[in-house]
Amino acid sequence: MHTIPIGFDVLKANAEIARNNHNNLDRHDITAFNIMGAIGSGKTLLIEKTIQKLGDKYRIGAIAGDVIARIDAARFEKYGIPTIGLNTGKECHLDAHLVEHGLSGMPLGSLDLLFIENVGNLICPTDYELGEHKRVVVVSVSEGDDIVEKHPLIFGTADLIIVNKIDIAEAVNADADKMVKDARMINPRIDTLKMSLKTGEGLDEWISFVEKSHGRQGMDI
Ligand SMILES: Nc1nc2c(ncn2[C@@H]2O[C@H](COP(=O)(O)OP(=O)(O)O)[C@@H](O)[C@H]2O)c(=O)[nH]1
Ligand SMILES: [Mg+2]
Repeated sequence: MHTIPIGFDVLKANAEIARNNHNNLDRHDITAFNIMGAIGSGKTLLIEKTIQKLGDKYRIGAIAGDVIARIDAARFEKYGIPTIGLNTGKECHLDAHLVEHGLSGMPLGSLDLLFIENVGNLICPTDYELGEHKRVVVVSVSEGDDIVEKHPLIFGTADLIIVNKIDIAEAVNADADKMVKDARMINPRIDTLKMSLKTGEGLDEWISFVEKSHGRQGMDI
């Protein structure tokens, strides 16, 4: 019997390209945010609100990653910011290689902040670094307040969890504090934020997280 060594670790190869992306972003003093989370949790709206709040102060770019990306891409493009849509087709996550292509189409010399919206789910994006500086997971109370404890891996590597849609927590019988507590239990270093993109609650804290991240000193991937 012959054994054929494959000798190719997909995740290792991804990590290498992610490092190149990261260095490329650093060379241009760009801070990149990988925005992950379930379908409908509020990822696109979060980025839109950020553009509205910070668009006059920073040069912002956005990458919309989705099975069909043009719909969310159009929501960013309407603010007149550099936007790339990355179609993942049958894939349920972005990877560093796709993002490398995205970056090659971006005017990196004239950007400060880059928001990358990942494909909506709490599983596939976990292992695929993109070269980002901050990993953010958006969950909403309508996913059920056990959603965090059911998906520990993605929170283990995240820098920030946003528990969104707290305006409807009571209507869906969800305990947002439990979700925050679960995230801290999984990852004691995670930052946490309760938010309503509808009422604006928590938005100022998010904006200071973004600004503080942009003033960071290096990053470790
Ligand atoms: N009530 C409420 N609805 C929200 C909130 N955030 C987002 N939504 C709504 O949730 C839906 C999905 O939002 P979207 O940003 O497209 O989610 P994505 O799939 O994660 O990008 C939209 O109809 C938003 O208006 C919130 O804080 N409260
Ligand atoms: Mg979206």
